[in-house]
Amino acid sequence: SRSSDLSSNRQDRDKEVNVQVLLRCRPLSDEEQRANVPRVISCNENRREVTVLQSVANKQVDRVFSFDKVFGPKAQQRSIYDQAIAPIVNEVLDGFNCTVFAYGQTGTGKTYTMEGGMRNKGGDLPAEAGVIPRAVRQIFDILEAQNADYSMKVTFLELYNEEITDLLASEDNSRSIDDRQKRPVSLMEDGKGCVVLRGLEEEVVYSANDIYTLLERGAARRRTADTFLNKHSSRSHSVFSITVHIKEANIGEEELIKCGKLNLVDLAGSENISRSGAREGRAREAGEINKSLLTLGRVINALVEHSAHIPYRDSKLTRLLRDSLGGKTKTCIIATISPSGHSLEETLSTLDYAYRAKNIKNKPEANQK
Ligand code: ADP
Ligand code: ZZD
Repeated sequence: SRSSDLSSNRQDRDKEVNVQVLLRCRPLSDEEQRANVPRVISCNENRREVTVLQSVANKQVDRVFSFDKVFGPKAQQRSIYDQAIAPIVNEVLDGFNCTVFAYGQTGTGKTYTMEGGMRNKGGDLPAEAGVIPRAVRQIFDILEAQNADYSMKVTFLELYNEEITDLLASEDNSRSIDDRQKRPVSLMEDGKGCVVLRGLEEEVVYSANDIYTLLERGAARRRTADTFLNKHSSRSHSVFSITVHIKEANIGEEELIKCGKLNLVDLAGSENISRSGAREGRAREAGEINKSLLTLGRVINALVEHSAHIPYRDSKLTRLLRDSLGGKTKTCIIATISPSGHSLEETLSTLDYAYRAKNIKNKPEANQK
């Protein structure tokens, strides 16, 4: 094809880039402050280091981890977006596929980071708005400023207990939770090794407001699930995706189309996959083991250890996001932690996990048709 003759593409092909890993530590809540909960995390944003303060038998045995970026408890939604996510969105508009994952224990700020606080009707984004609404805004702002000829579609799904549900499904096929569970979206592969989600609605959108209306629908649908199923949201993964097609030029009769996709993934809480064997035993008994999250960890391990077999096929999440892990997508992981001493074990587990993920290499390649 013509695209394979473009020299920039040829260079892209062999360029390996590491998965970018960001660390965000939330502030102590008012309640935690009132209860004088000890703080055991110290963030140095300039040195991109996070220190876990630990004393064993009156000796300081601090542990220091470094990441591509570190955001301390005072970091605002806007500054995280501008420093870490805006460059990724620019890549999407250049025709790359990009994925941002939020990983961490429940209550550490994954949803706050990815979605953020309440939407105020009309006008500007609230200061509390997270990655999703800000990315939507940036994409439309840029395309409109360029007067680009583009089309856009979005999907929003949830993965719970190895079943995919469509958070944007039209009203009439979601009368109740039961109905939705009887009609799961099916994950299939086309002949070329690409994943296809049968039954997932792709909504065509023309404005940021179109998307906000859909997000509202999705958020409402999720709240329904939350009231019916205990701890549903902490055990489910949600994936919001935006696909943009931009018409670049006409070359004779042929059109040159640039296509980029952004996946924004809010993972299930990592607490049940702690590497502590005892914990895992109890969690498994309680039926709490999250197959997709466990497999994600195994895929990461296999990739960094350069294993011959990468167990992508063992879960829905890793099948769905296969290309983000060792493939042609540019990937960023935001690991979220609590500053509290009460979460020390989980925090260390998250830091180890995130630190290991820095070694994953992808080979980003721009799409062009
Ligand atoms: P998770 O999705 O990881 O379970 P949440 O996003 O629900 O965690 O966050 C838990 C609570 O902490 C929420 O009330 C949220 O508003 C608050 N929170 C999380 N991160 C921050 C932050 N960086 N600044 C202020 N509040 C935060
Ligand atoms: N985090 C909130 C939703 C929740 O858990 O309900 S905040 C953002 C991304 C994906 C889905 C929802 C949102 C959210 C929102 C709130 C209320 C109604 C619709 C959407 C939001 C927040 C700020 C700006 C835009 C959207």
